[in-house]
Amino acid sequence: MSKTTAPWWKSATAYQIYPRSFCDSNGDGIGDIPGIISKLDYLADLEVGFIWLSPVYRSPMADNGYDISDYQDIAPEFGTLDDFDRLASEARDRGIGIVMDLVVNHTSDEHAWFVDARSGRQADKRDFYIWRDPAADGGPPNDMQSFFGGPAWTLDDSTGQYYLHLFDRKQPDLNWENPALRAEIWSMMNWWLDRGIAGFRMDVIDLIGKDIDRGILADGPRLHEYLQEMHRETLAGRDVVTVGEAWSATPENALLYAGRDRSELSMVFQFEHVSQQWDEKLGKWKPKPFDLVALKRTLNKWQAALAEDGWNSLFWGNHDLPRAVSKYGDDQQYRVESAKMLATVLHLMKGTPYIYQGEEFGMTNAVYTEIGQFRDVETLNYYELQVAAGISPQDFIAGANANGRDNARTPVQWSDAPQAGFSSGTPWIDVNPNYTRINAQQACLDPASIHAHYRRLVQLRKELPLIVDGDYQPWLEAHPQLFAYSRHLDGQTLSVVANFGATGLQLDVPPGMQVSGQALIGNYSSRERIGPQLSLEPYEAFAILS
Ligand code: ISL
Ligand code: CA
Repeated sequence: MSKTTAPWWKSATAYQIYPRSFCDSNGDGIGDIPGIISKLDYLADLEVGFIWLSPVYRSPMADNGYDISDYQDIAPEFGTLDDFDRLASEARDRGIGIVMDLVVNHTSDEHAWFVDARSGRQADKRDFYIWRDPAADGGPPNDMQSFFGGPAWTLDDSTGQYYLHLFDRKQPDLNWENPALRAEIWSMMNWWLDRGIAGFRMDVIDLIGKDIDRGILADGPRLHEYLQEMHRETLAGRDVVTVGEAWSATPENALLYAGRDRSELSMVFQFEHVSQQWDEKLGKWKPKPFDLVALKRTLNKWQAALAEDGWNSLFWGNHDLPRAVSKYGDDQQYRVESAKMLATVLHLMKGTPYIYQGEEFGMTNAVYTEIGQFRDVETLNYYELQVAAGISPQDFIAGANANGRDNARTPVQWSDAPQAGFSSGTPWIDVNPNYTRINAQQACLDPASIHAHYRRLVQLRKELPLIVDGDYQPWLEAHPQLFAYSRHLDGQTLSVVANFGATGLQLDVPPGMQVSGQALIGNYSSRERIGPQLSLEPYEAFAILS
């Protein structure tokens, strides 16, 4: 078998940690870095190649750390810089890199830069942020809205100007047009890179090139100029992985970020398959039936677009999204089968797969009944706005249960001990009561668990260059219940077949899809053949190598 020459992050599987919800070592109800260290053996056993660590920097936690008040320090509730260094070195000993979350579209309003900036119009750091005079009536300069609901402008009383915040009012946007600001960011990035981290995940990076006065937010005119400058000043010559969060990315512009001659990023997170499942008008707060054909068309399109150049990131969930098995599978009767099916389909595509904490043993959405159980700033802001606009609290809560960000943020269910083994105290957000059945300890003891299935998929990617480099061919794209594709490299074929439904499926297989070979993985009995006829069990998925 030919050895792959691809960079290390192409055969690695990533694992995302949301520190607040991962593991609490000291009983204050908040996950922390020593808690993460205590689970490194668990992650090494899963054989993940790198951890994307959601923010652990000093922060007032208006948005759980996506509001940073000091980029070069650790939030006390998460630990210390020494704890961080120990995490990085103990992870490295296990062959795991740490990828930091780079949140540089905005800071906290408690960052020293903003504290200085708002101290006067002539302040040294004033121009690190985006200020505008009030409109003639004293109101905001324009009607731009925050992604978290409400105006994107807040008046700073003492200096009489509005500052821009595309997220919460405690997250003022940085002014990337200022070269001195960019220089500060490069030096901060180098400080982390010199500490030995494995790369960066870049928060809402497609917003940094914005042109406010022309109303352009995402994919602005100077975006790629800044990313190339960043590469020159920080990333060049370092063997690291970078992934940019880019809600505006399309198959057409993805190569601008990650094309081989661009010197920008390794890959982007694109969200077309996520947002297409939302309501056109009311967005994610309005539940919408799952559309498999749309999902396939999108994922297949991205596979084709980045076939020769660029690289895909592969994910079903993250800390902003619902639990994969609840969103795309069945989190009741067929939880185990459908979670394995989803993992099989995703992990055998071309790209770098990302596992979101708890996904590897099938954690499910929270089911909340009252607004008081929610913690997320986005959900709470929209609740106020939508209820004021006439939507009933029950309808809003149904939407938040389906797509709200707290679904992903309930504590990781380590065991059936009180509070799911997450904390000896009271967790900052309620544990999902199903932890008595669904937990990592149970999954690790069961050779037929979702966890065992993920582990096998991670190993397969490391063992088979075909999974890393093989080309991708979709089958029966218009079929409403089947997801099938094949991968090809050096005369080998990997065939992947999945039933996305809770009912059995009978199929006449097109001649090109018929194969026989070695059963690689599956969630029912072993399969070595895709014959002219195929009969699939509910949520069955398998892969054959021929
Ligand atoms: O999840 C979302 C889709 O509605 C948005 O709320 C989310 O803000 C968007 O995905 C951008 O996310 C990133 O930046 C935010 C932070 O709150 C998210 O956690 C982060 O992933 C602001 O830093
Ligand atoms: Ca703690």
